Amino acid sequence: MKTALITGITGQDGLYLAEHLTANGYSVYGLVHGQNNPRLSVVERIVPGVEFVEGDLLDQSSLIAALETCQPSDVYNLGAISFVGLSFKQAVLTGEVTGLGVVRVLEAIRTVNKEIRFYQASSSEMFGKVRETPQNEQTPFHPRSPYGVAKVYGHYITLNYRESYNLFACSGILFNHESERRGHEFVTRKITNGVAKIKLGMQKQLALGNLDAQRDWGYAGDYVRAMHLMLQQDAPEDYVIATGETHSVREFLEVAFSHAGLKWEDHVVSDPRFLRPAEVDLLIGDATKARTRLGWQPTVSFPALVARMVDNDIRLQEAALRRGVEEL
Ligand code: NAP
Ligand code: G4F
Repeated sequence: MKTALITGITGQDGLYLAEHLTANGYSVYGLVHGQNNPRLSVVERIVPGVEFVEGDLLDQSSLIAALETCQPSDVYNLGAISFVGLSFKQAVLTGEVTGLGVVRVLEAIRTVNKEIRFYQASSSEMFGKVRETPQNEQTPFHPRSPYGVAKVYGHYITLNYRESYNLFACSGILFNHESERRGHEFVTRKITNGVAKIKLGMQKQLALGNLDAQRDWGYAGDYVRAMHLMLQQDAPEDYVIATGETHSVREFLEVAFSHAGLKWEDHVVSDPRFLRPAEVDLLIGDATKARTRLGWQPTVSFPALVARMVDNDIRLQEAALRRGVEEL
């Protein structure tokens, strides 16, 4: 039986990946940071077989100890401060966790077992002020946030350890992917949760920032399949994972509100607090390499993704109303 260690198991992707690996016969460990992490019970409920090991991307010795305990064949490094907005406010911490955290995991692998296969969660945010459209594996990077800069470091240090120490280390350059499990700080979930509350009379307005930004939004469940496929190849390489379609935040609003029988113009207000010091205007990925080499393709369309997120949030908020508390 293969054993995988996932950092960031309590996040959106960690949960989907744990489910996918468990279903494929892996023994799965999740690295958990902090004490009494409230998200652990969610992981335990959804993927009962997962075991937990303590560790923090800020703490080198805890990562070495975690690898010694789990003896994994594969490590997926999904842990990060992943919210771009927060990265502007906590730039140094973002560099430490999202950037230097990667080299700490790679050093732990080099120390404990060089045969471990390694996946790094790189991001389309690295393309930033894009140099070409659509973006592929050769497109130069121009990050626009402390998060994007930290991810560029993580990307290149993964490549460097592959070339320097012959590690099986891959980066997936993943474009935005969303789901019912997306954190409420990200625009898609903020919108679908807002739609649900407006529909049920719990809220009247939704305050947002830049509606013109365009993103290539896919479904998270599809994207974790690609992570796993990358580690099954004969040679370690980097892959862009994307749908090849782009939509503006405004289009997301239109689809989400109309799915619930509402008009977004009646409810959305502009709030400068949600504008960023520098913005990524347009992302659209070219996943030709992943399609041809990994046989990967997305299965959930943009309207279907929006609809399932809205339906889920309406269900959750209805249940919260029945219980008399707001659903967290
Ligand atoms: P997420 O929901 O924000 O999850 C981030 C995870 O990182 C959480 O489990 C968090 O743990 C953990 N973490 C934070 N600080 C840590 C630390 N110091 N040590 C160990 N773990 C720490 O992110 P996601 O959407 O699942 O994304 C997974 C990865 O893919 C991230 O690296 C993200 O940057 C990258 N990515 C995401 C997308 C996307 O569209 N979702 C696209 C490209 C790349 P707690 O919850 O316990 O704090
Ligand atoms: O949902 P977002 O916060 O995601 P963003 O910045 O694209 O980052 C996500 O995708 C990256 C991949 O490209 C990941 F690497 C990263 O970890 C994360 O998962 O914002 C999307 C767009 C931005 O242009 C933002 O300015 O929506 C715009 N926006 C407008 N109003 C807003 C809001 N974003 C948020 N979070 N909240 C708003 O009120």
